[in-house]
Amino acid sequence: HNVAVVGLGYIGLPTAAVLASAGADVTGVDINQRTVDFVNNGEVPFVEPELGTVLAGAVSQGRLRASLEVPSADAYIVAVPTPFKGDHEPDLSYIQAAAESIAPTLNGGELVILESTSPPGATEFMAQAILDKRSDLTLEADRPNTVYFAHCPERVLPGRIMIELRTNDRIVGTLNGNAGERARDLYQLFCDGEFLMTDARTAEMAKLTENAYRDVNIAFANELSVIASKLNIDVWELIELSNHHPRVNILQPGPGVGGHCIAVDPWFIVSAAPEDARLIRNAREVNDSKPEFVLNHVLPKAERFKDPVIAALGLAFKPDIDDLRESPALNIVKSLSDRLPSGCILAVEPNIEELPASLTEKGNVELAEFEDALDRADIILLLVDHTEFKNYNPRGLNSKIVYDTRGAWRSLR
Ligand code: SAJ
Repeated sequence: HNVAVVGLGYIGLPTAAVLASAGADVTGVDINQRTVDFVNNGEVPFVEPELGTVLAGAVSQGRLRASLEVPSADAYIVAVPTPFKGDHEPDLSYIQAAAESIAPTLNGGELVILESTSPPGATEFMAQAILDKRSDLTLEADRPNTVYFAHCPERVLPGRIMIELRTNDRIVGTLNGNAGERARDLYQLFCDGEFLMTDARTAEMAKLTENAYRDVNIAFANELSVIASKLNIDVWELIELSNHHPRVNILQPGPGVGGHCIAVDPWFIVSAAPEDARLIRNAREVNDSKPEFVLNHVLPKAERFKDPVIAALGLAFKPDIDDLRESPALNIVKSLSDRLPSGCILAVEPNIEELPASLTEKGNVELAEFEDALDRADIILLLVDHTEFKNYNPRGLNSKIVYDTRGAWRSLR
């Protein structure tokens, strides 16, 4: 197997690495020179457990390399971002650009797999973008000039990517010919999960459905936390009690929902069926309103101090990763920085080495060490339940105002 993986982000790079370590000859393609250099040196440009070892092994054995250019290959895996733009409309420009960079390298007979989480119809859109550039190619099966397209959405959990790539079941959606079977054969090199075969459109929607399901369930927990706070009830105890029922399994509330998946994908369903996706839209809005709820709790407390010092524990979108994308913790710290008239914020994020640019504008945010921040702060705001924070015994913090948005210290206090 000679494979080109287009897009070396959180999904493309691990996929390229496991494919190469399973014996395929893999070229990873990225528009970012820094990423290309990192990979060619056998290094990973972000934090993901286990990826470093697999990647270094594949590069040193000569099975994996990175490039700015798309090479000719038998199979292409497209794993580029699919963000939204404007009023939550899907932005397919990265898929378009990937398709245009793949088009000139095709001869007929190749397999092109879209792996990015995508709105319904995106695989067809990608195929059309290629055919627009190459009118000599066709989707009609079994011709010498046929190009085969499939959608094989990733479903791995950041932080557990290397395990889940190998063990999760995979949905494979065929756009034309035997594209699905060919995609399955390729993924079977490294994936021991079950392969679930369908058409491309259903596969696209299935992936969105999974993330919308989780979003709706987290929204339920977040809405409960707002209600419980009004009614003076401990939401963590409330959920724990309710979850003893054999058919109730409520998720955990927090400061909001982040990441590049759950905070984004449900909008693709809303945009495809705006009149009908009422619950899904509402859940998004409930989760998106949670950071403001946290701010409305913290800001009045800060007003009690002349120059309040706030320790903000965590910036990542969830525990034990360095990913700040769509992070509610980051948004909360940014808003605190904008709205605090005086004082400062000590941001504690053990997984990063410097503050993101958005937090350096006002000069009132400092990247601090955990215990130092606890010592200096008047107010402690726990935003991410990183292991280091969870393992800390907060009993000594009694003289401070502590707001634990994750319930991480609940059982210890
Ligand atoms: N969160 C809560 N309460 C919870 C669970 C999560 O507030 O009880 C928050 C997290 O703190 C985080 C956000 O939700 O901010 C999302 O975290 P997550 O761990 O639920 O999911 P992601 O975004 O890391 O990964 C999801 C996964 N999808 C599902 O579990 C249905 C993963 O399997 C997908 O591959 C991934 O999206 C993706 O790429 O689409």
